[in-house]
Formats: sequence, structure tokens, C-alpha cells
Amino acid sequence: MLTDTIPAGLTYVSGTLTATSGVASITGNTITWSDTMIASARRYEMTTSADDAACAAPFATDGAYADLQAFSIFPDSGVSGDTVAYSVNFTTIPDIEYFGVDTGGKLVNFTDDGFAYFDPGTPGAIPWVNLAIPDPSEPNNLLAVDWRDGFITYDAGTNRGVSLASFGTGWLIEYDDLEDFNDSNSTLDMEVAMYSAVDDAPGAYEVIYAYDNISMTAPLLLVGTIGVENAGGTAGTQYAYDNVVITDGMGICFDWTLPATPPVTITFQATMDVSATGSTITNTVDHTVDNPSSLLASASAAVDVEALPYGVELAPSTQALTTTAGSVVTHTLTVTNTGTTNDTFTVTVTGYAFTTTAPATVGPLGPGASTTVDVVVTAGAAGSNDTATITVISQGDGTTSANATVTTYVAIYKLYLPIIQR
Ligand SMILES: [Ca+2]
Ligand SMILES: [Ca+2]
Ligand SMILES: [Ca+2]
Ligand SMILES: [Ca+2]
Repeated sequence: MLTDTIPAGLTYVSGTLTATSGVASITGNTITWSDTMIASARRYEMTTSADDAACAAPFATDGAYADLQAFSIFPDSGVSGDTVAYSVNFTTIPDIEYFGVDTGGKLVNFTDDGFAYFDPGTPGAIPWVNLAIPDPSEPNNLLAVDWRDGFITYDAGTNRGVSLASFGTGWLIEYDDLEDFNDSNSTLDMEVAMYSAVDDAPGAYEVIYAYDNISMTAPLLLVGTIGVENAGGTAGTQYAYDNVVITDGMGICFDWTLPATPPVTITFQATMDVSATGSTITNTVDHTVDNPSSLLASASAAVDVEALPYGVELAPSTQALTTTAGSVVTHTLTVTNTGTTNDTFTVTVTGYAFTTTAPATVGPLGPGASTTVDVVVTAGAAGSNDTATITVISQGDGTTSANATVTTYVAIYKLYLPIIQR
């Protein structure tokens, strides 16, 4: 929750409070805002080699695909068959972290059905039936490279089978000519590479899948699940589920990353009060969250309100005097330079009927200085009155002025003759 008391010197402009999320309201001079914001959590963000050239297996030889044969690494003669699972311990690499969890070692399990997984995951009872991701049923802790009902044939002569490699901080499992269980003529090469530790550098993908030598066509090629899934089967990132689109040399990559939480913008308008001239206005917003033992936090922003260079006051604003017919009377007004610079003021007199004079100018006056202006009126006939408007105008800024009115009343003197009794 945010609380913002609008400081003295600012006046809220009605109806201008907005928030891109949550509830904002104003009571008196206090604005409050509250919302439930979801904390950002790491997840695997997916991209392909078509969108980022950095999405490629280590030592890639064909687009994003690394052919281990080119490095004299050949299929393992002990790996073949259907509904089989193998484990390989990449002893030289760091412990493998997956979905933010240390898997507790360097052991990777893989099957003929196009997926690898970490303990305590299992292949499940029917590993050949691919499911959408995430799904709590086994297999979990899953690397679904192209999860489908496959079949591994080992053949050294045609370099067919599964090859295993480790490199520095990661490992790679390559399937050469993995067959479709129902059509041994439909084959593809695919591989999964993974770095043990998280690297937040741009383009540093923790999990990389790549594909090559695809000898399989739709609709068979469309079958399969591609994605990553956590140990509980409760979270994952899915590239495809029975709508597989892959091409030779293509990579699909997963970056273990912390997405940015979209910010909420709260706006309102306020006008600067004249009384704030020359002062500094500081607006402070208090922030609380409902997490246990969280503390009040504050943020402030200050605005210096510049003093106006030109300003003038004329006092009193109204003045009245009474005199006798034909008399000369003087109204004395005070002019004050309320600006911050020396200024001279033009004096004008308007709206009068009696003869009225005033000096054409007053000043120059320094900042804050005052002087008097005498307005001299020659009274008219007894019983009449007249009002003149006096205006003083800044010569520095013709839009800055002040005015006052002076009224002159002319008294009636009745002659009372004594009554003489004769
Ligand atoms: Ca190969
Ligand atoms: Ca699952
Ligand atoms: Ca199979
Ligand atoms: Ca990364």
C-alpha cells in the first residue's frame, strides 16, 4: 500500500488520479493505492535458433546441432532397444542444477522414447505415451527433447545409436537415427545439451535441444512433446505437444531466468499554489507491504518553486475620502515591488469624472521595496462622488500589474438660518 499526503503548496486537480493496476483513491489531501503484486520467480524461457543465433549446442557443427561423430565420439554399444532406460554419471562436471534445484549429483537418465530425466523422476508406467507439459504424472524432472515412442538401434557401421559426451561444465546426449517405434524407416537425429550451473549472461542457455537429419514427415513428425518440466510435474515450459515443427540444424533453447515484474504507474496532477513561490515542496510517499515483519519504506521527491522575477502590489485596494466641493484631496496608495529584481511601474488612472492626477511612473524599486503614490482629486459639486481606478504596471513584465480604486465623496453643507421671532 502506498500513502501520499499532498504537501502544502500543492492542490490536487480533481479527477486526475490514475493507476495502471490496483485501487487508487483520494480522501482529503491523502492519496492511497493498494494492489496485490506477484513476486517474480525464475522460470525457463524458451527461444529457438531462428530467433537467436546463440541458441546452439556447444561445438555445433550443423547449424545449432553438434555431431559428436565429428569429434570421434561414437554411439555406445550397450544402449539399444524399446522401453529401455539408462543412466549415465558425468563424473567430471559440477552437480547439475535443474529448475533451481541441485539434482544432487551428475547423473542423467535417458530412454528410447526421446526424453531424459533426473532422479527422483522415473520413466513412468507408459513412457511411450507422450503427455503435455506440465503434468504431475511420471515422467517428471523431465527433458523432453522429442518425447515420442522411439526405438534405439545400435549400429557402429552406420553410426546409429546413442552417443554420450561431457565438456567442462556440461554434458550432451546425442541420438543418431532414433527410429519411430511403428516405422523404422522414419528416423531423426536429436540431442540434449545442458550446463550444470546457471549463467545469467545474455544468450547463456542452460538447456539446449537440437535436431538434424530428419527423415520423417508429417503427420508422424508432428507427434511428440518438446519442453522442460520440474520434479513435481507442476511447472514447465513447452515448445510443442503433438504439433512438433523442427528442421535440420535447428536448436530449441531454455534460459533459466528471472522475468521482470511489470511496474505499476500511479499518476495525478496538482497545481502549485501562489503561496509556494520561492519555496521547496517535498512530496513523500510511504510504502508498506503485508509480508510479516516488513518495514515502512518512504520515497521523496522535491521541487524548487522559483520566485517570480516580477511582481507588484498596490494597497489599500479601496480607499474613500470625503471633502467639500472644489477642494483638492489626496489619496495615498502604497506600491510594493514583490518581484526579485529592480522594476519601475507605469501608473494609469481611469474611469474618473473629477479632475484626477497621479505621477506617470513610480520607481525604480528594489525587490521588496515600497513607495507611495499620491492620487490628487479636485472635488466636484456638493453631494456628488467619483471613483477612479489606479493601475500600476510592471515595466519589466507588462502582464504583471495591480490596481486599486479611490472614491471621493463631496459633502453637502446645509445653511440653517436661525428662526427669529418678531
Ligand atoms: Ca550424429
Ligand atoms: Ca510429468
Ligand atoms: Ca519406445
Ligand atoms: Ca541463462
